[in-house]
Amino acid sequence: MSILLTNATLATMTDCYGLIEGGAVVMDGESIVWAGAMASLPAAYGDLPGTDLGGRLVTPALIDCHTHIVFGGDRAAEFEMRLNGASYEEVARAGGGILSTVKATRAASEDELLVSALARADQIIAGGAGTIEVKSGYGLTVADELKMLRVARRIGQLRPVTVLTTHLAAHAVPPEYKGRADDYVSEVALPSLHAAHAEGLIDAVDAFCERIAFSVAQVERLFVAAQNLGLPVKLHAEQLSDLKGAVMAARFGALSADHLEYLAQDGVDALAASGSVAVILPGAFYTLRETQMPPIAALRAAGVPMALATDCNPGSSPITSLTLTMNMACTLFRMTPLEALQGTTIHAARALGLTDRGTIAPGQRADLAVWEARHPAELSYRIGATPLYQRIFGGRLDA
Ligand code: DI6
Ligand code: FE
Repeated sequence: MSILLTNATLATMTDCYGLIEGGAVVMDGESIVWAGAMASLPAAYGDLPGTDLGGRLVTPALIDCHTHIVFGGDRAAEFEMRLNGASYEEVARAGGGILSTVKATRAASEDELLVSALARADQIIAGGAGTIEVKSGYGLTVADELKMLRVARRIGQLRPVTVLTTHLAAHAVPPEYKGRADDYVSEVALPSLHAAHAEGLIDAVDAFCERIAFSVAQVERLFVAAQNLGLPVKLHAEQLSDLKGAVMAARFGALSADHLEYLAQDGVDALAASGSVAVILPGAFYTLRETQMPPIAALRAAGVPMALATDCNPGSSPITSLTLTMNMACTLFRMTPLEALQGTTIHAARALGLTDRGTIAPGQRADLAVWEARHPAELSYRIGATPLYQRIFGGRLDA
């Protein structure tokens, strides 16, 4: 079934914005077969059933390449605690933070987790996303990590969206392993990695490399195991301090290193050399009222592709809007609107190891977002708006 979209302002993202005024897109099944100016539309496509988009902006569907949308409970109380002066590290050390979400996640059934995760996925989708990465990391037992990953997979079966799942058992050391992070890696993180892989539940492996979480050496043990299973790796690196996690991740050819507020020049150079993507997460920076900015200018100068994601999670980034994330990246970090849109399309695809999406070009998946906008800078410029007009997923116009 072929469909023709006409009278569109295309931001193909193939070369910078790749703007085409008066553009058309031909979709066949789940794929794009042609995109360009209406004036050069091949005659063979002229008679297809068409939709006139009235000059509206069309971009690739957005890609949220870093989320933690499966979790139990919420952390509004912790939000209030921080407003009364406690730091993120103090909250974590007092048994709050990630661990309170772990408790609620363990107590929840798969179906309960699914209901709340679907609500968050629906918000991200309603903001124009066609692909969402979802991490485990709030179960921290073999069974509970598997439970989270199964819920994540079900989101992709129940909604018109591609879900990629990431194993993040090395997210926090649970209370029963306090002071025994190495034992946790041996007894939970590694066994859950093997079990989840055997069940086909993992697309990538991630870890939180930080003083309050796992050391570089501990993460390396996991990455070696991932490598042996043929799974790509990514890393929460340099969010709160410079442990040189990104340098290590680059040695493993990581798809991405994420957060990076404390990344130094050696980390920038390592990412540039390995071709890893720098995933910038302004929602967490904003929520934690961080002051240390990720080294955007250095990453730009080194040619490291930068992606943007919500990092949607109950503690440090309770945000489900990719366009607000783009606005924050521009306003807080001085990224340009072009970099912001590349960050949620072509570079986000790369951060997930996907080559079949992120641009509008023949052979790419027909995942598109039609916006109530005329120029792509509007997507970053507006604050808190959801200017989506229509979403197209796998060639299906499902509004
Ligand atoms: N870094 C973060 O910002 C989140 N996880 C991570 O590794 C925080 C997750 C949480 O606080 O629940
Ligand atoms: Fe995260």
